[in-house]
Amino acid sequence: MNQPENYVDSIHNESYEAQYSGKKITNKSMISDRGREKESLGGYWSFGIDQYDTCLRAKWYEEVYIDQDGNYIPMDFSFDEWEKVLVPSSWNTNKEKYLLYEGSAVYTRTFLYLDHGEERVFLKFGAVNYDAKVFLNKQYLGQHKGGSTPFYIEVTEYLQEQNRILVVANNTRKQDQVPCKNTDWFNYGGIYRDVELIRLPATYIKDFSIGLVPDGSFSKIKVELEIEGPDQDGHALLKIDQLGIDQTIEVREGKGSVVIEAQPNLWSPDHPVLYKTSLTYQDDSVHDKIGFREIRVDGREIVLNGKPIFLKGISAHEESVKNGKAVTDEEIIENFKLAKEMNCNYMRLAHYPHTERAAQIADEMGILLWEEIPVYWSIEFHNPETYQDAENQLTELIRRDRNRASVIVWSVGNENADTEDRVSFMSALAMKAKELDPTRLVSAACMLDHVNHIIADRLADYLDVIGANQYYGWYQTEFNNLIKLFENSNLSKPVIITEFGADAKAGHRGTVDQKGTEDCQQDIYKKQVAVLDQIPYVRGLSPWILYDFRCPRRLHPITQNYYNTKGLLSEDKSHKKLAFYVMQQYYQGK
Ligand code: GCB
Repeated sequence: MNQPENYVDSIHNESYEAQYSGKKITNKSMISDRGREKESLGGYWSFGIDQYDTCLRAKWYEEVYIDQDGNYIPMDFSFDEWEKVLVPSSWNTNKEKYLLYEGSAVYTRTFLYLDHGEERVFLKFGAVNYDAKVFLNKQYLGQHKGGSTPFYIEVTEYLQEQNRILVVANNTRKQDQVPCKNTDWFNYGGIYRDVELIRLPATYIKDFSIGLVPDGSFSKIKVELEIEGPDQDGHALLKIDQLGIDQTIEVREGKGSVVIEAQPNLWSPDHPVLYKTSLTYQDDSVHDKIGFREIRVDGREIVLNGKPIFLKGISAHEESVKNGKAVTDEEIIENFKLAKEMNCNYMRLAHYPHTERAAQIADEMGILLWEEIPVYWSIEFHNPETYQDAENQLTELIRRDRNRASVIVWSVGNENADTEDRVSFMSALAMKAKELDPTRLVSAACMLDHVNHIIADRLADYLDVIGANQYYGWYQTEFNNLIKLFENSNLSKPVIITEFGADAKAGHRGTVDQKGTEDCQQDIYKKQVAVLDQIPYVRGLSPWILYDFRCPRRLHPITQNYYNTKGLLSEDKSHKKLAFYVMQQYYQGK
């Protein structure tokens, strides 16, 4: 159809998004990057809240300031004069007025790139919530969806000496996304993990996985690698000096794999032994610190390094009062220390992939981890595009963290109603996780049948471990039905009670019957552990949750005030609630 003469694309084109949706950035462009030299593009970027998406509509990234007649065009933006914000950070914690903002925001900065003779250059984004459209030197590089996983873009042909990078980050909640509109956590926005440049030779190591062969012998290390670039045939070299490993690996058509006999000291929460490891192919090397351990299920037991283990855990969101989702190493270490103080050996990182630093630090500190993708509540299970998004997030997570000894479980979701569409969607994810990583356990936090009080979920057939969320004594107000639940459930697999808990405003005291008091929360915890301790197939717990977290759904002015107060600690972690000590004592004796 011909446009009328007075049609103005930037204001009349309501299909403007279509031009950006063809170029997707997915797990396909990921590269193995642990231990590589990277240049951070973090620091102060120019920032503009762009509620009506005018940058994308009017193509500000093209930086056209003068028209065909040589006249200056009136401008609706000024990159140089915009306010500066720190990347990475959540915009919500930067200024009070941005706290509740959801929508598009434009980030841009200039940077100098000096060619050091490298042949290929990649941009890495640790995470941008949720939709990121990236531009470099006026060129559109593509769109990434998914708010918690890293993405990589090759920029070799776009780089100049002087560069402008521009990112439109949009955290609008949408029903077809993963997660969808409704969640029980706060929707932070922005580029909240680092942005980095990675310089590589023409042929480079794209993917590298290493771990014990889970055959019970603890004596075979399997290595797989993928090479990208023109020289796809040759030899890679794996070195682990402390194990005397100096192994050549044949690479054919870009792929190599080998099983090496070795006797590593096994990694466990008590002995988090890591081995310095390097892999070299021609001019490219990656370096990592690797722990070797075996995790499997045997009947109704979870078995770590050949011995049954009880997962003494706690759930945690990725959040801090000061930094929102842009948590620092110090804050992650503080969380693990608090968990250890509670005598935990395990943590559930809910409900989306936390920063890759979490698993790296857990490897060092000796904490087992459950990692999860945000297939949460009412996902569009019938929608194939939503499935692709979920599968892509799962793949990005597994490829990012599969060399971390601490990670023992991949979770494909949380509390989804048991429909046909959901079973096929989530079973496909469970099978995908197994295909990508046959060495770990696959699970999901299932919603139970609270009408008949039974642990029954059709997805369980596809899981190694059944995650069970239950709130007897709280949402399920009759506590004694918890006993019925276990009487009615006859399970042949191990169960992790992935959640139980109760609200308690820090410092708010009263009777055990008064909802929202520490006393009521403590009472529910005492009753819960007394019952759970009797159930042989309950092989782990991750009560909800380590500390209070921001939550738009929680409007009770006395006990919540926009926080989910089921934490065992206050939101700033300064106050331990009574229930913290219940778990500390229970785990001590376990
Ligand atoms: C749940 C959800 C979790 C919520 C929690 C609650 O079952 O999995 O995300 O925050 O309950 O507090 O209601």
